[in-house]
Amino acid sequence: MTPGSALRAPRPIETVNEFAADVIAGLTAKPKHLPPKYFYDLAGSSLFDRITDLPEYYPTRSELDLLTKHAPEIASLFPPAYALVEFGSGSSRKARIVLRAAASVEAYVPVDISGDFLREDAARLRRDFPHLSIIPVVADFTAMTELPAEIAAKPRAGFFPGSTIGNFEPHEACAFLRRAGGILGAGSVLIVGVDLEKAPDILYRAYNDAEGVTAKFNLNLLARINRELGANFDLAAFEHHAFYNAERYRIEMHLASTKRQKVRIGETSIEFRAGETIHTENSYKYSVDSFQAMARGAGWAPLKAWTDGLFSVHALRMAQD
Ligand code: AVJ
Repeated sequence: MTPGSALRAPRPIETVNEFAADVIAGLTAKPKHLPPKYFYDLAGSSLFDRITDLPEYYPTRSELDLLTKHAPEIASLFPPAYALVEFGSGSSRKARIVLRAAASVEAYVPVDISGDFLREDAARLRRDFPHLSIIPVVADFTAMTELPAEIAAKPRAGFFPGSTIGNFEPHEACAFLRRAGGILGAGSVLIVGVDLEKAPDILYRAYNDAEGVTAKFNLNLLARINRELGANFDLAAFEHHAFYNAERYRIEMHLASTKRQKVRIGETSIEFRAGETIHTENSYKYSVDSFQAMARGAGWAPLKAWTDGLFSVHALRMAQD
């Protein structure tokens, strides 16, 4: 470790090393890429909050409206005396909408990698929902294999909003759904938020906002690598590129080098050609049918999908065995 680099970061050493290893692996690969989960440090999370308020970025507004409008029907699908498990909970703003409508929920289990955030949010939830057991789990939800013992005997419902599933490759999304089914168990219900395929110009604008907040969000990944790994990325020499890849039904985000340049990350030197990009995110879009087909392939039976034409919220049930 170089002096003064990772030492500044208030994170456990293993996490810093994992970040460093992922960054070096991604930037020495061809084509260069970085995992989108690293967007969400403190600065990135606050930029993402600003994205959700942008006029061009419809997904958050659409999903909040759909959840609010259909919360009673969603809650009616849940088994009695159940625990609600949220994968990658963030601020739990969306879960609160469901929890308020869910009379028979007994426990809420938010799963997130950000422990500090999770604990703060748990305190607020305990105050706002005094009759609910709040059982936060600090974990990477993609690697989680079991649920807390406190809810072992309760039926389960799962909640995966935000179209976070769109960050996965379709085969990974399918594998995640299958694993979630294993964790939640037979008879469980899963509510998933999924962004819809739509006119490319609407998608384009959602990821190329006029104010440039999405560009800042994308570039913050390089700023974070500078801050936490002591790298020397010149942020002015990289540009935000986002476009819809119609063949693969996904928005791609890249950071394009404006010139030939070398960047140092600790001991490692990375070379960029002029115009070479780092692929930072895929955001897959599904139709209601294509998502339901994938869910069926992962062992889930589609119960219902609510949409406003832009975004979809799906209810799925795992068959009893
Ligand atoms: C949080 C993954 C759903 O793909 O729309 C927003 C992230 N990236 N603007 C999305 C994001 C650029 C967002 N997800």
